[in-house]
Amino acid sequence: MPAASNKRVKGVRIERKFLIGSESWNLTPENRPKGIPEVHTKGWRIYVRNVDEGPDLTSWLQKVQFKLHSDYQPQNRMIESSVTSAAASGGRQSFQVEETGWGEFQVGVRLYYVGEAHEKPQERTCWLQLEPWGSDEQKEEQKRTGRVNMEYGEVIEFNEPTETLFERLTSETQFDYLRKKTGGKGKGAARASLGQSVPQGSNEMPEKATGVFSREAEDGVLGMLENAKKQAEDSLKDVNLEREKISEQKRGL
Ligand code: SLL
Repeated sequence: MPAASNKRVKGVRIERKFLIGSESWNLTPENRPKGIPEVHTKGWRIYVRNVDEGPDLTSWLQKVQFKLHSDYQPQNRMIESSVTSAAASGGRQSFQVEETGWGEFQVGVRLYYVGEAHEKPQERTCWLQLEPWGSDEQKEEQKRTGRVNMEYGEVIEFNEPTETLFERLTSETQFDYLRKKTGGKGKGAARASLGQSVPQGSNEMPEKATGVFSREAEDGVLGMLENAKKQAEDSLKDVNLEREKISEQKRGL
């Protein structure tokens, strides 16, 4: 591990995509948690979630605080760690709160960055959607299944990140969370455990995307990281040239 550095990488901006949303479902005698008020008709979940197979959300996001309606006590819920769904469901990481209730409301979402970022928390909001919404077809489908999902795509931009954050945001280890360990040896074994589409007994990933994970997708992501790194190195070179020019000018004075 390199020593933590608060120095900023000049001229570099890195963005990260993520999702904020809510999911709700009808409470039935089968799925109804014990001891909740009779007026509660819905179960729901509010979340900050990674995009499918995206780089590790926790490389920049440390924790999330959700501010609920004052009916809920405690009203502020600090979620310190993410849960990860199986690779077969996209390996999505979520910071989330699950509750039950009857009414919709606006939820405050405060994103706390990892300490190395040296950035203040960011505020977002999210509407807790319980009623079916969208086109008539979409509403019909939601009524049929009893499930309602509303999700917003979000982007966060790190302008001139600290050197330590830059390391984290460009590191290949950001994809390690997708590689479920199977006890096998080496990279091939880790890759073979990535998804159900990998042929039995094979250590290789499928070449083409099959909706789970593939070498093509992985190479694409690694290529993207390489490009980001190269761009950053190029702009560092520019900055250094600029610095040299300035000191030459100073010497000339
Ligand atoms: C509002 N939409 O914004 C209204 C009411 C209330 C939500 C939302 C019950 C929670 C509980 C519940 O669903 N409250 O019983 O603790 O004011």
